[in-house]
Amino acid sequence: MPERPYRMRMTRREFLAASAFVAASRRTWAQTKARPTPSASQLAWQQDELALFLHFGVNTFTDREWGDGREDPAIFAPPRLDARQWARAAKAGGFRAMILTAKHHDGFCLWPTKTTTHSVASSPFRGGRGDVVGEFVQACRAEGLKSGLYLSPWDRHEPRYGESPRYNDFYCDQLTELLTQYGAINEVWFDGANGEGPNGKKQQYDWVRTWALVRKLQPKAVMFSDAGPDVRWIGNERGVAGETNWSTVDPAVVSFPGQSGPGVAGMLQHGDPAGSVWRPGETDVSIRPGWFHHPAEDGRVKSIDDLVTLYFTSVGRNSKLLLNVPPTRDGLLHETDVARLAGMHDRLSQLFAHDLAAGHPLRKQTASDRTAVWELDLGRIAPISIVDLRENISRGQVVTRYTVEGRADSGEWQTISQGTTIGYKKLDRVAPASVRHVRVRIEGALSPPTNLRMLLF
Ligand code: FUL
Repeated sequence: MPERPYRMRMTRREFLAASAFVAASRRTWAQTKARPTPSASQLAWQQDELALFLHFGVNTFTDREWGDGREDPAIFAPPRLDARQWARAAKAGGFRAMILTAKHHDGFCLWPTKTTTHSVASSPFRGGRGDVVGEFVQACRAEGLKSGLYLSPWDRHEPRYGESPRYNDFYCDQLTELLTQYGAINEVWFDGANGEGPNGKKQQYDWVRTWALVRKLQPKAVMFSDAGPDVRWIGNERGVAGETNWSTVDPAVVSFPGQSGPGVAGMLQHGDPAGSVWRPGETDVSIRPGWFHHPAEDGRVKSIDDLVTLYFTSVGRNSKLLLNVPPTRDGLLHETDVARLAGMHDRLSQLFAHDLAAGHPLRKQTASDRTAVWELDLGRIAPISIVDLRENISRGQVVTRYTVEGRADSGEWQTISQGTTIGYKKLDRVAPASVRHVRVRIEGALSPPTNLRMLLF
């Protein structure tokens, strides 16, 4: 006869203790299991680091930032439009993707849509047979860049705007055209600005339907908005991600684009270590004061130093930089902006040319469940001015606090840099330090901090 089940021979107390243990380990397992990780598209999006934003449309010709929807399509007439020039400038700047405003708040469509006559088809551009979206996507492909499209939900031209179900149909029809006629699109950008329509009515969007449509038509595209669902707005247009920046968020706090209220700004800037979804932050900022090109701002293009700083406050804080460089009325990027992009690339290439830590492995000194100390020996005293820390985010983000210390051959450890989150990449520009030994102390983590890299420049 087989023995009676083992469990039956336990005392009641043992049984309760064992059950509590099993329940606790299930909880721990569930928590570990439940920690969000990026999808393949989110991971690739982050690794691209730099995307170029292109604001172009009737505002370029009226010299405004927000059109009111009453612009005559006849004003849209860029004589020298060359999307390859945009793409080459992006590539020369080290950018890996471009995103174009297929439609801004004025409702003017840069592709010959069947949904409205308010488009390039009613303009003199290429004799009314032009398609800026088509030329843009082709140029991206030709230069090996990913392409993304911005389709403003807010439409100040369309009479159906504010008649909620009818406008939602119209908007989904526009998205369908954009996502079926141009091959693979890598990012779809939903702006949060949401004013009234030409009829004075406010629109109730159907985000569930809209997001499901994008998923169906372009399953590999990431969707951007305040509320993602794939990547979130970082919460300002200054190019500054939170010093503490989690790629996880609580989706209940920001559930639709343009939402305001308690906790929204903090969730966008910083994310939430306890967040249940992976939704990394995208940092959008313009190279000029405005988003559209204005000749009067040709002398106010951000300097190379400014652009390098933006790289540190976005990519260097676990975010992605979406830098806006607007085409001029000619249909070309301005030569100043093009030169700044190339200058930014040169400067970043110089800064990150030589990883002093290459070939000097980080060795674990101590580790516990939530802390760790790693150390490396550079083999000689070397000057360090940038600390570059990286978690392997394909397994999630866990570090909550760290300190980097250095010392020469012997002597006291000196603090070089300190911070909170790391994520994909954390870059600290530090006062130049001449050190041979460098150690990184993970002082807090959500789960065992095992996947860390440190590069030193
Ligand atoms: C904002 C818009 O209102 C601006 O015009 C611009 O497109 C910026 C990227 O987003 O919400």
